[in-house]
Parts: sequence; C-alpha cells; structure tokens
Amino acid sequence: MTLLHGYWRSSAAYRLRIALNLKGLGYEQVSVNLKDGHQREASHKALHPQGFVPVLDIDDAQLIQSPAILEYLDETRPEPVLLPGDAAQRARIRAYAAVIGCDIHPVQNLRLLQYIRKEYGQDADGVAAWVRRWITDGFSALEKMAESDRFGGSYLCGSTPTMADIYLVPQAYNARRFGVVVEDYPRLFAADKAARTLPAFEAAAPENQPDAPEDGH
Ligand SMILES: N[C@@H](CCC(=O)N[C@@H](CS)C(=O)NCC(=O)O)C(=O)O
Repeated sequence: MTLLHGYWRSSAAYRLRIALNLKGLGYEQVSVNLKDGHQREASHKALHPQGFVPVLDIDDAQLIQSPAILEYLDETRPEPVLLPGDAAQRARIRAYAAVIGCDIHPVQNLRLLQYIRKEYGQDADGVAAWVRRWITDGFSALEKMAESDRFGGSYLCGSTPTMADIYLVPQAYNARRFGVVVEDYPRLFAADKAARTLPAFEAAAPENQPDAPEDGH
C-alpha cells in the first residue's frame, strides 16, 4: 500500500497528490498536522529528518523531497509522462518547476513565516505582504517565460499536463490564499484553470482532502 504522509494545505504534498492521481496510482494519506507542529515530532522526523511533508512510502522505500519523488514516479511509472518532449522541452519544464520549487515556495514555508512573525514582530498582514512580495516576483518571471515559450498548448508547457502544471497549480492556490490576483498573469491563470478542470487535479485540491477542516482554514 502506497502511503502519502502529507497535509491538506501543503503545496509539496499537493504536487504529489496530483502526480499520483495523473498516473492512476492508489494511495492512502497519513495527515501530519503542520498547524499543530506534528512535523517536528520525533516519530515524523524519523521519516523526514528536515521535519517536512511530504513523505511517500512506496515500493518498500520512504521517499522525501517532492522533486525527487516526482522524478521517481516518472521513472518507475512512465505513463502518462510528466516530463514529455525533447531535451529542450524537458529543460523548460524543469525550469518552471525550479522557479516555483526553489525560488518561490521556500520563502513562504510555514517555519519561515512563523520565524518572521516571532523574530521580526510581524502580524498576519506583515507576513501576508512578505508572501505576496515573493510570489508576485516569481509569477512575473513565469509569465514572461510563458509568453516567450515555443511549446504552446493549453497547459503551462505544452498540450498535455506536465510537471510544470504540477508545480503551478499548488502555487497558484497559495497565491490566491495570500491575496495575489492570479488574473494579473493571464498565461499562468489560463494554464492553472485548464489543469484544474482535470479530475486528477480536482481530486488533489486541498479542500477535497480528508483532513481539510470544514471551515476551510
Ligand atoms: N523541498 C521540499 C519542501 C517541503 C516543504 O516545504 N514542506 C512544507 C509544507 S509545503 C512543510 O512541511 N513545512 C513544515 C514547516 O515549515 O514547519 C519538498 O519539495 O518536498
């Protein structure tokens, strides 16, 4: 049985839910309540030394780090492929993923936001302004990349959903959560919308997870 240790609102876990759904892989979810700090408990750190989600328990291995896990899934279950096309297209898809996964997402991680709040005396508005600052910066670059892309299609980097969309959709969810107007980035907005109509993305949405609270917070 494949087990996903995640959290309804974790965008890195959201990426894996989308990929598992796209590939038609069944899995059960173990909720690690980030809000209550369960990620820092010794039992979870035994699985993930950084105290993060997700962890994917699959094929008798416990895998960490969503970029590594997505590549693992694509290597072991190649259909449908998440990194399609020639080397140039695959490099472009990885570039979209890296802008989000390396440059936007890490500066809005929960532990960082908690640190800013505590050590730099920021309230919820100050923290949200910080998050918006870095999402808008990254989204402006992504929008320019999408404008100049030769790979076309309804999705972010081509005519099929790829790893680029797997990173975009959770990041766009977070953007909306913190008050970024995603419509200001027309290509990103269109790609996010197109991907979210697919059942694999819809089923992976935070509000559709078993551990999502009824009030959505
Ligand atoms: N690079 C890691 C990032 C994982 C990550 O940032 N996870 C967040 C949730 S999206 C987390 O567990 N945060 C816990 C915390 O900040 O205390 C990955 O892609 O797996």
